Amino acid sequence: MSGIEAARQVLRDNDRGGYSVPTDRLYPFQWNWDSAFVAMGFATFDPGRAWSEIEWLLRGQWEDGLVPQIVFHAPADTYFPGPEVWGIRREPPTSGITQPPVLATAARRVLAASPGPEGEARMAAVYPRLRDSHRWWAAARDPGGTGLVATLHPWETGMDNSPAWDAALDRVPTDTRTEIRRRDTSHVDPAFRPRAIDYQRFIHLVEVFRDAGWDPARMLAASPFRVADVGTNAILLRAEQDLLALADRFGSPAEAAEIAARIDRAAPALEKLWDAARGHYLSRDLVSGEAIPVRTSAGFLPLFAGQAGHAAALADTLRRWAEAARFRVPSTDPGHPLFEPLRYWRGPVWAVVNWMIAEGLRRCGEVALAEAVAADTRALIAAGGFSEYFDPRTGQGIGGATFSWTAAVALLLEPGAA
Ligand code: 9WN
Repeated sequence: MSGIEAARQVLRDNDRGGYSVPTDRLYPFQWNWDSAFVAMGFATFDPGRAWSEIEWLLRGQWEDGLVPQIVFHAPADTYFPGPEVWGIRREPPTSGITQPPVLATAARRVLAASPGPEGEARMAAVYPRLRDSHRWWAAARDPGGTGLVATLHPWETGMDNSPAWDAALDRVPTDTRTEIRRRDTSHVDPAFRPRAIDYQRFIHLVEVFRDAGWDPARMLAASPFRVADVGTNAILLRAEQDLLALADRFGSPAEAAEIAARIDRAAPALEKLWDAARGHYLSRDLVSGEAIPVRTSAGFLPLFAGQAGHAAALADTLRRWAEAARFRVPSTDPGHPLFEPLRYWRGPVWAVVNWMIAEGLRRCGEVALAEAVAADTRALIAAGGFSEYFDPRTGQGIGGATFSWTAAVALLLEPGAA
C-alpha cells in the first residue's frame, strides 16, 4: 500500500459514521482541533466527508458559540474523563471547555477543495456557526478587549502537560471529589503520558468549572489557571483572517468589519508576547501578569498567522534546535532543563504543530526552512508510522498508533495537496 493510501485508510478506519476519533480506544470520541485537521486531510480526497467532519463537530456547539473540546457522540468506557465527570446535560453530551480554534482555517480549505454548489451550500450553513464561535472567544475569554484570549485549562491549549504550564498549574489544588480512573496509562506507557499529579489538577479545574455552572464569566473569575497561550492566540488570529475571507462571501459587511476590528486588536497584542531577551514568543500567565520563560513549539505559531517581523530570528532558533535534536520541531526547547524527549508535550514532535509551523514559515518567506520542517515530518511518519508523537532524537513513533491527525498531515504534505 502506498503512503497516501495508508494515510487515507487510517482516516477511514477511524471514521465512526461521519466523524472521526483521534485513534481507536485511547480517544474514542470527537475532539475539536483533531477534527479540523482531519477535515483538511479528507479534503484532499473526499471533500464531502470533510464537510461532514465539521458538521458533526458543530452538532456539539453550545448556544453561546462555544465549540467544545470533546463531543461524546457515542458511549465508550476506554477514556477518562467521560461525560459523567463533566456532568453537562446536552445532546450530544460534550465537555465544557474548548481547544485551539483551527476550525475556520479548516473550513476555508475544505471549501477550496469543493468548489461548486454543494461546497457553497455547506459553507453557507457552517459560516454562521464559525462566526458565533469566534464571537464566543471574544466575549467569554477576552471580555476586556485586550486582543489576547485567556485559556483556563491546559487541555484547552491542546498541549496538556507542556512545561510552560508548570508554574501556573502549581497554583491549582490537587484535591478532587471525583475518583480519578485513568484509562490512558493502560493503552500507553505511563512514562510517555502526563503524571498522576497533573491529572489531579486537571480534574480539580473541571470541578471548579462545574461549580461555576459552566458560566463563562464565573469560570474566568474562578479559575486558578489562566494563561494567554501564544499557540491558541496565534491560531485564533489566523482563523480570524480565514473567517474574514469567508465573511466577504458568506456574511454581511457589518460582520466583516467586526472581524477586521478584532484582527486589528489581536495582531499587536500577539506581538507583545515577543520576548526580545529570550528571542521567542512566550505565553503569559494572566494571574501573575508575567511572561512564562519556557520556549516551546507554540512560540513559532505567530508565523502561521503571518506575523513575519521575527521570522529570521525564529528560523535561527529552529536551526539551533535541530543541532540538539535531530528531528524538528521538538515541543520544548531541547536545551531547557525541563525537556523530556518522550513525555507527551514536554519534548516529542507532533506532526500537526509541524504542519502549522511549516505553513507559517512559507507564509513569512522562510521557504527553504519550511520545506526542511516538512521533510522532517515526512521522514518521521515514513519511519515511525502515523503515531501520536515522535522522539525528536531518534524519530521513534510513540504514544498511540494510527492517529487521524498524523495521517491527515501526511496527506497535507503530499506535493499538490488541496
Ligand atoms: C485531552 C486528542 C487529544 C488532543 C490533545 C492531546 C490529547 C487529551 C488527553 O489528545 O489530549 O484533550 O486526554 O490527553 O493533548 O492535543 O487533541 O488527540
